[in-house]
Amino acid sequence: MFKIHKEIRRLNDKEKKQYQECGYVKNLPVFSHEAAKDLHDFFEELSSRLPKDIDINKTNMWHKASKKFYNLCRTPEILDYVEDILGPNFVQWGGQFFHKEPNSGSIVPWHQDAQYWPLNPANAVTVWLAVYDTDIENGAMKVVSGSHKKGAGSFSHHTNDSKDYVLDQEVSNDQIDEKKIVYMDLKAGEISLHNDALLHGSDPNKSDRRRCGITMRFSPTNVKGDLKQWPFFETQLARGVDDLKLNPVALEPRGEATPIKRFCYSHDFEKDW
Ligand SMILES: O=C(O)CCC(=O)C(=O)O
Repeated sequence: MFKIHKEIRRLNDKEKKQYQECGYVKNLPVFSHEAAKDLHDFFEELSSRLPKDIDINKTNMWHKASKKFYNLCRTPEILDYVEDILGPNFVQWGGQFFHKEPNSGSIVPWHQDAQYWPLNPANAVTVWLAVYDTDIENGAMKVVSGSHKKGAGSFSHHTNDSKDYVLDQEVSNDQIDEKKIVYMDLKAGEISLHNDALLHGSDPNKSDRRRCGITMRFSPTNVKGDLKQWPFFETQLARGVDDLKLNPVALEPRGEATPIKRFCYSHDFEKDW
């Protein structure tokens, strides 16, 4: 879709081990430096379709709505990295933006993704694709290295409805081992991968630069979503085969629709394709 980085590769053994031990890998090259402008245009085009009063951080399911977003998530070089973690057969079930305008107070509190996701077994990899260069100053994602080893559900979350919070489930600071905090500084076009039990969050953007990541959520085909808790859970095969067929299947978008809330069925977008 966009120009691929000339140093594209697969995960090496050290990175696979690091993912197991630390719960993340960062600075994986995907798109070339020249593709940064294409990524910016992509973000600007999709975000400009939203009504003025809708915060893009409160929307989700872009992979079910937009063919362009879906195609980005099918970049073979991204799926290769995911396959190196999850094995040959996996589905996508989430796709969204985490955006912070320059000098904006928006915060993602410390959390484990598995807190939000009723998946059995809990097993998901997030791809976080940097649309703009991201670093500590503009609110890069931060993680607590190795925290995933305690497992999903092992940190207590409380609800915090602060208006600057992008997500409302928070792990209090006294549960954070500050010595283990690592910032996911990335160049535009690079990705990080993180485990669904890893503690992570992000601080306000204190720079005059934009910060935006595109997240893509993938799980192996043996993971089943609890539809009682999460009726909107639908999967799209991303690689391999789905012999188990445990989950409803989302349509592949045939055109461009725009989600204006967090949860939708793929059928909700059909009329706009
Ligand atoms: O981009 C961020 O600041 C947070 C992203 C996040 O929470 C996630 O990908 O699960």
